[in-house]
Amino acid sequence: MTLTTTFRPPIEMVTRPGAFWAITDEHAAFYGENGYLALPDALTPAEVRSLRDETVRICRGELGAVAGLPSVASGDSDEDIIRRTLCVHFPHKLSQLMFDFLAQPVIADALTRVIGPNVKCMQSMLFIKSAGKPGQAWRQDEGFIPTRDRSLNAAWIALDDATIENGCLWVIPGSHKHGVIWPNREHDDERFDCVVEAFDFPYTDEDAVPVEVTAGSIVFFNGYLLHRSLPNRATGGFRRALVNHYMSAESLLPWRHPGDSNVGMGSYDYRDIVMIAGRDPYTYKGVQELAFPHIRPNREGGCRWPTKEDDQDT
Ligand SMILES: O=C(O)CCC(=O)C(=O)O
Repeated sequence: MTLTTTFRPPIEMVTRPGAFWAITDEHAAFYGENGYLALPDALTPAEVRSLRDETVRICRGELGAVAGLPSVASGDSDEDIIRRTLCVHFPHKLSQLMFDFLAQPVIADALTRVIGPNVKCMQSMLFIKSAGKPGQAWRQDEGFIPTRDRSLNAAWIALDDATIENGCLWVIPGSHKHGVIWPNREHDDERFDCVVEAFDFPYTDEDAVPVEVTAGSIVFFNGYLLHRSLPNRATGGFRRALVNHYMSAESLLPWRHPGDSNVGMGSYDYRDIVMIAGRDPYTYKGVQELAFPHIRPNREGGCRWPTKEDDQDT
């Protein structure tokens, strides 16, 4: 079950009220140079609480099916329930609240500064990462979600204070500037989940800096930036973050090309998108329901990605 179409806004033109966190020339210059930018207090404490509460509803299965979601027993506390899941992909397809946050004013303002006036979103991920859960190995997001104009950018919304101890984001400042997608390989490093790791890039772990932020901060980062996170080594609690991915609306999106399609990669355009600012030059193509909410496997629970057939209406 997906609810997406019931709350998708008109795709032709999207306008949002002005941001209360104006992006300055200094911010834009820092972003260009380093490939990331952390904005503290971008969300109010009440907004953070509402997103945490929504996380519980998603993990209880109350907002619709999530493929691979662990089952819920009566008597399970909210913490018991969310602790079992490392990350839910595409929560905006379940939650009106998370859908609305795709175009939160600070996000729309920052992205129109770095991407251009026309911006679309194709992915959201809700990391819960309770104590003991693994991190994510070195990666570049454009290695997974290829744009045609290098316009991929992430907005990483902290729902807890993210610290070195609980597994904050680490980035290699300036690593986006090469414009190169470095090779990926399988790994069996227990510190990380099952997704491949980037390697053979001209940096070492010593070049990385931790991005420790308080709950309610937003970290923006470029799709070519090398980043990773380490396991949550705290004795309890969570390191929750809602992470959305965006790109220019002008670029086609050759992501998840169906192998049997007659459409070549050069003209393939993944159309499960949400406009968050400006105009969509491809409105005539319409939008499609292609992605479905699912959990991300973590090493402890095996490495198989759930399929739609694993949907559970708990
Ligand atoms: O939040 C994390 O730990 C990693 C997030 C990430 O890798 C991403 O957003 O691409």
